[in-house]
Amino acid sequence: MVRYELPRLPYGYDELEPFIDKETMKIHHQKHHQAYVDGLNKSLEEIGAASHPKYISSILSELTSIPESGRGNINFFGGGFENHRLFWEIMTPNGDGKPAGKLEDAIDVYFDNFENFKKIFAEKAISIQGSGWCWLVFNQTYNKIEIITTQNQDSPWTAQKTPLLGLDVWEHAYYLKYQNKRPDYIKAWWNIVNWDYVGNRFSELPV
Ligand code: MN3
Repeated sequence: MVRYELPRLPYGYDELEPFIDKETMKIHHQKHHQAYVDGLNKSLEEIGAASHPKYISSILSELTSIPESGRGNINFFGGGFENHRLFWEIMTPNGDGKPAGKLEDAIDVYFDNFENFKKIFAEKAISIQGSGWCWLVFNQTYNKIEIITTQNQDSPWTAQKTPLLGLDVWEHAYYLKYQNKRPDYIKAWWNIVNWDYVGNRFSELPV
């Protein structure tokens, strides 16, 4: 594996306005995400694994293979790197607001309907104490989709779950525009979810 680099955003910093403001996007990408990139590269170097043959999501899914001395750092910076990489991809200025096809069907099966899914997802995201993420994941063990939360930068991959959709509820993701009003940020965020992209992730799962 070559050194990790900050991925390009698939849209401009101002294009998620008014739901996420330009300044937040810029700091989040250029400062926060960059810090996870740098931290991941440094953490791999420190355990002599700068050329680890596997991609970070595979490393996270078998974290116990990492020497104990470096495991915490790989978990934090590697999770931070990969969580944010996905976060940028699952947003778009041109969302049509709802899932379709196979994912829509699965949401209806496990959550009754899309409105109910959004309600449960938002409640879980709001209830995270401190910093973390709320996810729609595919549970490989039980062959089903589910909503989970993780603390800090913990990755669903580490719990053997494939992230389909993730929401960053660290304050750095919303505080400039929404201050302490996390529910308002979540409500706005639904407008910019890229359901085409999320649906494709689900369709392409090897099941
Ligand atoms: Mn973040």
